[in-house]
Amino acid sequence: MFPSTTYRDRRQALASHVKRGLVLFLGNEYSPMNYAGNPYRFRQDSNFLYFFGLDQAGLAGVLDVESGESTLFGDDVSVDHIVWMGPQPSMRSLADRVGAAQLRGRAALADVLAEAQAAGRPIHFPPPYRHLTQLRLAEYLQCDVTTVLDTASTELIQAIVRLRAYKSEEEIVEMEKALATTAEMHRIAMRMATPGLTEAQLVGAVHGVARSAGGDLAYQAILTVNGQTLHNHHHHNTLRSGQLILGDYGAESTGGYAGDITRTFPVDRQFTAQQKEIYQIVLDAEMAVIEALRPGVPYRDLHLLAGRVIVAGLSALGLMKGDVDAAVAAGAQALFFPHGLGHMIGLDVHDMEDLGEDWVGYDGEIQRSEQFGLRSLRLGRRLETGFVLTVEPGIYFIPELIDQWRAKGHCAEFVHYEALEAYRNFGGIRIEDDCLITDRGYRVLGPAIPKTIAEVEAVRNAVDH
Ligand SMILES: [Mn+2]
Repeated sequence: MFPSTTYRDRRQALASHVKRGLVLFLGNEYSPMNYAGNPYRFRQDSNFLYFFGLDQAGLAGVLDVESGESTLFGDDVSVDHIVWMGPQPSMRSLADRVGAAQLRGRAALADVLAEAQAAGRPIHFPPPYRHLTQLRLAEYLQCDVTTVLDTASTELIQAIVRLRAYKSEEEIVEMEKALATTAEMHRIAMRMATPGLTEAQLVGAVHGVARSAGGDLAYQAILTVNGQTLHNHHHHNTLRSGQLILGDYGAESTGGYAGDITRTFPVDRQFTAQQKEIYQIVLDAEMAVIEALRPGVPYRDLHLLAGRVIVAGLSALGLMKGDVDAAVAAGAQALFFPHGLGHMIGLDVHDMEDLGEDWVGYDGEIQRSEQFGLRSLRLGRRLETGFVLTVEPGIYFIPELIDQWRAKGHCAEFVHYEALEAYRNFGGIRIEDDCLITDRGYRVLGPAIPKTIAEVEAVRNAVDH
C-alpha cells in the first residue's frame, strides 16, 4: 500500500473533477468458483484499490465531492470469523491507512445512498463488470438491474481516466516490481523449454514465479506453440522440435499493478532460417515504435508505423507487394497483424477497460477506426507524459484468415497468396514491452529480457537440455 496521503490526495483530485453529489466505489466480494465456500482468488476492484487502497472483500467507499469527506463502509469481524480467519486489523485502523475520516458499518450504506437520492443528489458510480456488483447497485439505488449499467456516470468515468492515465513515481516503482517478476517468469520458460515438455509444465513454472514473489498472474497466461491463435489459453500441447513458443504473461505485484510482456522463442536452441526472417521483422517493428514514443504522438500513427515496417519486411520476403503506404491504408497488414499495437497498463493489464475502452484510448480528436485490424487498437489518442503502455506488434499466419481473404480476393494487389503456402504451419510471433512516456521520450520499464535473435539463442544455448 501507498501512504494514506496518496489515497487522500487522489480522492481530493477526483472531487475537483466531479461537480455534485456522491461517488460510490463498491469493493469486490468473493466470487464463487463451483460453490459459495470455494471462491476464485480474491481480486479487489481497481478503482476501489486506486482511491481507497484496501485489498480485502466486503468494503465500500463513498466520497462526497461537495464536502470532500470520505467514508469507508465495512464491519469489524466477530470471534466466529476470527476462529476461521484469524485476527484482522480493526476497520478504524484500515480507514486510517487510507486517510478516510469517516467509518460506518456496511449496513449503513443503503441509508446513506437513500438519503442522498431523496435529497436529489446525484450518485456517481463506475460501470459494474461483475453481476453481483450490478445486483447490489440495483438494490441500493432502487433501479432495474437490467438498466443499472446505463446509469453509470460518464462524468465519473472521465474524471477517473484523467487521474489514472498518468502514473506517479510511486506507481512506476510498483510497476517495476511487477516487471522484475515478469522478467524472471520469461527467463525460467526460456531456460526450461525443450522438446517433450508440455506447455502446461512451462505454465506451472511461470505461475510459480509469480506466486513466489507474493503476487499472482496479472491475467491468464498465453503460453503456446500455436501463437497464431491470439487468445490461446490452452496448455495441452507437447513441445516439438521446429516449433515456436509464444509466451504472453505478466505478474501482478503485491500492490496490484500489472506487467505484460511477450517473448517468442524456438523449442530448439536456434530459430530456423524462416523463423529468423519473420522474427526480425517483428523486432524491427517493435523497436521502430519504441524509438518513436514521445508526448504528442498519436498512438494510432505508431500502430500504422508498425504496419509499414511489417509490410516492408514481408515484401522483402516476397509475401507482400505494391506500395507500402497504400497497403497500410488498405489495411492489408492486418492479414498478418490483426490486433492493436498496444494499450495502457497499470492496475489493470488493459488499464481501466472496465470504464469503456474508448473513454481510455480515444478522445474528441482521434476516434476508433472500423477497419479490420485498426478497429482492435485499444489506444489511439496522443501520448502524454506519465502514460504507461504496451508496444506489442506481431506477425501471425492464420490459415483460416488467409483462406478467407484469398477466396474473396481481398487485398490481392498487396498479398502474394501463393507464397504464403510455405507458411501455413508457421504459427505466430509477438514481441511486447511496457513503456513509460517521459517528457523527453520514453523509458522501457523493467529489467531487460532476451529479445534480439542473438540474445534469445544465447539463452537457449546456455541451457543443458
Ligand atoms: Mn498486452
